[in-house]
Amino acid sequence: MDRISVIDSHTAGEPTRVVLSGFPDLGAGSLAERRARFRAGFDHWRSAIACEPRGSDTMVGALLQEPVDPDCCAGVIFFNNVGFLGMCGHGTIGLTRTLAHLGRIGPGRHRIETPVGVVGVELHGDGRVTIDNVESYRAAAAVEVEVPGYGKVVGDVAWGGNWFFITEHSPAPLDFGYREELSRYTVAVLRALHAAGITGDDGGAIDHVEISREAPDGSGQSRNFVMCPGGAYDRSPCGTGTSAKLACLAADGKLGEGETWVQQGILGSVFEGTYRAGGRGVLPRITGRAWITGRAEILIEADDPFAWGIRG
Ligand code: PYC
Repeated sequence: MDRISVIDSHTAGEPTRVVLSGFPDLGAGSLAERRARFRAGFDHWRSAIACEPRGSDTMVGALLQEPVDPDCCAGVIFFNNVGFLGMCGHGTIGLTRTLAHLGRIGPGRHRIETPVGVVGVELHGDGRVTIDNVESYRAAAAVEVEVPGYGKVVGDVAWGGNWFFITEHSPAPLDFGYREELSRYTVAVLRALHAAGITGDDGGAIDHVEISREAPDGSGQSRNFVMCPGGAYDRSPCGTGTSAKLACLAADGKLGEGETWVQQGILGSVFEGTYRAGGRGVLPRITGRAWITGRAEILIEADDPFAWGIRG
């Protein structure tokens, strides 16, 4: 029987499962090289951890790794029910909270290695976590795509550690009660982007669609609805999505360096974002909070017909 030790948390409603031990050795090399080995040889371990019956469509796994850079406190590879994420903002906040829970880090600034680069994290005394995310930028503005059943949709293509299509067009208010309609729409937009061959730079697949508008609660804040790869919407305001949004706001001259952007997710939970100017785009700082929800030993029995998860 295989045994995998995990700690679960949620960040603003979105779950993260940090894998501490029991995972096969991925060898040495960069986090991107280790992620390639994970994908090629151990994908069934991903589905065992992230998919039903042990996980769910919303679960983001965070495989803890030894960093290459000794200045980093940890390395991590993020994955979900269908594959891998470059970076994951809510997951990094959950990982930081988990490392603090284990006593591996204390309040202050730390660095974490990911397959798309090193990110900074700051654990505040009150439990909030700020991420210094990878440089984020808008690759294309006002891109048009014809979406079957919805017509022409216009949005920006932006990088925030994952590729996003960000639009203000929505068939329904950004209210939790409309989550099924919003899910159908954003999945349709994602499919239309793929069918039209619209990608990020270097053919990078756009795997997140973000609707971004004023919140319907009269707060004057912005709210988003983010569809993730795998068909589940982000319960949190999405750290990489907020980073991509900051890049678009900066490119449009709508948010200045150092100004705070309050980003609600579909549950109304909040991340705060600011940025410094970068070489091509912006260097985002995203602040949010995570809570520990469980500690478990995942067991994989050899004769279990769903030992390696229910795979789509
Ligand atoms: O917070 O960056 C994020 C994220 C990506 C997918 C789910 N959450």
